[in-house]
Amino acid sequence: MLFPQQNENRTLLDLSGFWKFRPDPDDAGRNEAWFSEGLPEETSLIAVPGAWNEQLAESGLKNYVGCGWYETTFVSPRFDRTANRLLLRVGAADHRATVWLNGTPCGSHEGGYLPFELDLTESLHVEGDSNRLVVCVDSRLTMETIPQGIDPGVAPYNGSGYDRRHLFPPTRFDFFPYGGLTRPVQLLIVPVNRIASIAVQGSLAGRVEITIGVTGSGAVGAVEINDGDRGCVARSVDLVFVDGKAVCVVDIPNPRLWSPLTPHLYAAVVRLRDSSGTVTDRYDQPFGIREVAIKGGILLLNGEPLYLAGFGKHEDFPIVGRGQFRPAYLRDFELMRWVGANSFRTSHYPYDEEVLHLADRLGFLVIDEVAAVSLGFPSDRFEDLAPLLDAHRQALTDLIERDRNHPCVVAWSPMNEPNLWSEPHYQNDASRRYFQTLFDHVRSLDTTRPTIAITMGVFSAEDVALEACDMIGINRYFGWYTEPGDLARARVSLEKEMDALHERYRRPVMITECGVDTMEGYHATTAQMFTEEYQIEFLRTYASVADHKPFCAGFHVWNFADFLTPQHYRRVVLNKKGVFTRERNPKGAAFFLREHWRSLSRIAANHRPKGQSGSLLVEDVKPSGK
Ligand code: BDP
Repeated sequence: MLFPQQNENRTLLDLSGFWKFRPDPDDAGRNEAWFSEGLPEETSLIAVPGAWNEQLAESGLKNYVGCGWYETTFVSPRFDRTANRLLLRVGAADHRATVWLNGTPCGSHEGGYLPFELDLTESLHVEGDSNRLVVCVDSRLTMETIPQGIDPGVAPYNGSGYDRRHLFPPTRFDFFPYGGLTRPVQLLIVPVNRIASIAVQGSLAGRVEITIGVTGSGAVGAVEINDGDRGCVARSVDLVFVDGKAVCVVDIPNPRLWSPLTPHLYAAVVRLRDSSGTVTDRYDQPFGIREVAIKGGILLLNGEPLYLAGFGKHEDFPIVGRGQFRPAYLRDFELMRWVGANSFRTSHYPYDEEVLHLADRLGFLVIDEVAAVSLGFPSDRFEDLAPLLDAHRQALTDLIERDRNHPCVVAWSPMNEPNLWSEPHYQNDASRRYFQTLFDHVRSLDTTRPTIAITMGVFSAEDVALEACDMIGINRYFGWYTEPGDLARARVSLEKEMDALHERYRRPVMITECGVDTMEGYHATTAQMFTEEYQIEFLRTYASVADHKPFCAGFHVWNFADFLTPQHYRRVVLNKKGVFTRERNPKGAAFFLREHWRSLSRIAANHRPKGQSGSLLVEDVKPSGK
């Protein structure tokens, strides 16, 4: 899906602001027709975008998982209704949304974290009149959604005696289940016959293939490649669309490659013209030219070995929750650059599109993940996995269609730690087929990036999820959840496992998670869990193992910052494994990583985001007293 754009053919209206809001724990809204009569009197105000949990905590929303109704009004804009449509674009509604305009249903969407569009034109009042827009967002998850929820019909304890209800609110995952309209809600006035999709693929030689999808018929198109101040550097011949699709190839002379140090972006400017030659639609699609490949078991960027140094992250901020927070996005990039990271993973769900645009511009590499976290399968029969598999495939399709043009995206991650809870119905032919189907699906949509399977340790090299992937990601906590406090044994276990994985698969292996809960301000002279010194020594141990294995494609620390979790006795409000606090203050480990990553020759010079380069100013801060 195209990112919304404002230009001479497209108008963008932002509906951000304070909307009316009412939670609906009893699911009364549909019976009482809140969608046509408007929300009942006792409503709160709510900021859109933003998760409902923290902003309305005192109204009882902190741990609320269920339906929430939103209402706003807008005046019908002036536009030619024969030639244009008015679309509603929702950046993300976590996790399911139904929309009514002036009481008429306009459609619904399943799945959070990803955008959707609905056509409002037919229900729109005449120009100048006010319209009532009502959106019902439901944050409940089931065993057939991505991510999955907790199945109330299933016995509370799993095969290993682990209580499925152990978290409050109950979730299958270790991050807070925020609900609501978490990303922008916009109105788009777009031509009836319009550009609907663009996929750009460039080769290192400068040959660029552009695939364009259009709605409607009769248009002729053309593409120009713009290179900033240099203007147009290549253009296509006129394109005729067959069945709504056209493909063209253009050559850019002496192409400037995209890399973290030189994040050079071009724009493919696509125009449609009608029979009189008038331009009826235009879309400027940014893209970069770079190549990701795996050769001889080594991950390469533009033909050179690539070592990913960085973090697993979360979209988690005080008050807005997982809501869009632009200043914080920039601050996170600022800190990642300061600490010497060149990459991060969108653990454990697709991030705001604006984060990926920033990564393109600022030169960071991204492992892009769908929200399939801690999968649990309902049975040993492949046929029974169909509803979950369909939702999973759809999430991957939507992610790849949204993000395929981002040069920052270096790999697709179809899941995180399936089988976290040692569920039954894993490690059998049905789950093997499930993963094979998923990885095949990703390859059918994009052959230009590797897939990564990210697993935890129970089945180690035998894990069925690893069989069909291109790269292996391991989340390991030796020295924390196992071998607590004993980093010498942790090192041995980590080395042994990485070597075994390499031996068996000969694919790049990367540490996608490792970390320890750390209370800022706690100190010790000996290895003592929870202290800042222990986090440093733990990361030093893992880094030294990862850095010295040629097949190791990288090392991501869990986590960039402390983040809110559901309530549980093992979490003191937050998961404290952040190298930065939730407010983005550094713990001691941030200074260790800064020294370490700056000195690491494996982060080849042209992949290292240098403090002095790019558009961010980096102050050379010295740690005080460390
Ligand atoms: C891993 C999960 C991650 C958790 C982390 C932890 O992938 O979501 O937050 O463990 O326990 O298993 O801190």
